[in-house]
Amino acid sequence: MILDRLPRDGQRPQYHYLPPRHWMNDPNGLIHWRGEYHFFYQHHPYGAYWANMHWGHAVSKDLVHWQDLPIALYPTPDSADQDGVYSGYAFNHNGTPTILYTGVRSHAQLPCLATGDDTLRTVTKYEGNPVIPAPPAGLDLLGFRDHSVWQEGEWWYQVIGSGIRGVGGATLLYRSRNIVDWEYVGLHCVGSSLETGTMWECPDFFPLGDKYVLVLSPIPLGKAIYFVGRYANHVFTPEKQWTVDNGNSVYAPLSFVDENGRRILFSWLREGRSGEAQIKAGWSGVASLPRLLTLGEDGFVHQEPVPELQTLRGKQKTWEDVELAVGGENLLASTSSSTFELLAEFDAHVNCIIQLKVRCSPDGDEETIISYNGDYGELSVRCAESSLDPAQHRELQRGMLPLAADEPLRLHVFVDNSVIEIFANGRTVLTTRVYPTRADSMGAWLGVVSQWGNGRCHLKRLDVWELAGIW
Ligand code: DQQ
Repeated sequence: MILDRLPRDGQRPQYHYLPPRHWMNDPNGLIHWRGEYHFFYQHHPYGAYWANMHWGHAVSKDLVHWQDLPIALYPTPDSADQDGVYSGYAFNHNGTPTILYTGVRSHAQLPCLATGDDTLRTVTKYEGNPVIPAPPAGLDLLGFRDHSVWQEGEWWYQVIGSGIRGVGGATLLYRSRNIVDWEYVGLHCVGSSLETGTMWECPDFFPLGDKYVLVLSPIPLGKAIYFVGRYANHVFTPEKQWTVDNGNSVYAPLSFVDENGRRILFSWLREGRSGEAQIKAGWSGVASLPRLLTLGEDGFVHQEPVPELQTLRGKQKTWEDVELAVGGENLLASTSSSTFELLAEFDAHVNCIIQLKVRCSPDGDEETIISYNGDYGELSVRCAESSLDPAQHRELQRGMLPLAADEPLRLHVFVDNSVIEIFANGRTVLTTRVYPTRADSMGAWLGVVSQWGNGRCHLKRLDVWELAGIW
């Protein structure tokens, strides 16, 4: 059965995927199968709170418009997943869409297998689950869940997220010739608990450019990080580390390679409001926009919204060659929207603080302030005044974006009711949630608030598009 979608409620995103109602968390089993993008996700189908994990399912032909499908995986009583179907990974096993996920039975976390039919409309669990009956002996582990799978010659490999007590997060490497019988190969990567957390949830391991990337959601950091490094002799050696997203919303990202060879990442965008408010609204959790991943020349992972999203663009306003100065007019004075895209390109040498305010009420009681400080090379979002409701989060979120001497600044911002997703020069991404209470918190403001040196702030081009909803 597919539930009806909840009506628009002012906070509910209109062009980011989210379930018809109730709870979602991690994206799961992302796969481009026979020309269709499949998005599975951790789902509680009976309430807007985390419990009783199922796999929700949606499908899309263009990565933009989604069709809800019936729940793909339910916990089966008296089985390895009787207490929850946790996160997992989808892959093409000799022409069959195949899933490895974590089943939960009491306190045990048990790797389980399932296969889809050719249309991937039904998923059938393997009768012999679990395929790995227990974690490797001799390690004092804090968890054993979530999977990332790949093939090398005749071997299938997977890493499972874990943590070694007193040491740090870890990924455990397994291999199999037939995806049913798995042998433990060894520790694939081990972190330090003080720096990168005690337990690594949702590992995602893949080649990118001439490097390998390991994306992790470490407990207790509460935000996703990634390593770029080398992979040889079954061991991954990190060389660089950075955060996937500088905001406080992204968790449990998962990527896949589509039929065009692009690596695309989705994340869970957590709520920034109370559990009570989520239950009252009847929904919780939303997916990030699909992000195209590449390895930048700086050796870090770059992220850009996929170009398909441009099909949502409606009414457009454009400005070219505007000199911004403190006290100047608000370019966005006529904007009244909570679902738009904005792309601003500034000349190099930003000797000022640029501010973009969104979801502003006319009297300024509610506003969310996105700033770029050209002196520090820092992008930030101030949520302290986003909502008159004191129960909403107010955290100031920041990400470093130092620019090379001749590098222009490019701010690409998506506002979708309670979601704000910012891509700055494709390499510093910041996503957060805001919950204005007033129906007229629809205004926007763009200008500079402080200048120094020659005080130059030249806006080369600004485009603002009204974006259509996807339902
Ligand atoms: N969510 C799943 C787990 C995973 C966690 C359970 C991360 O498999 O470790 O809903 O958000």
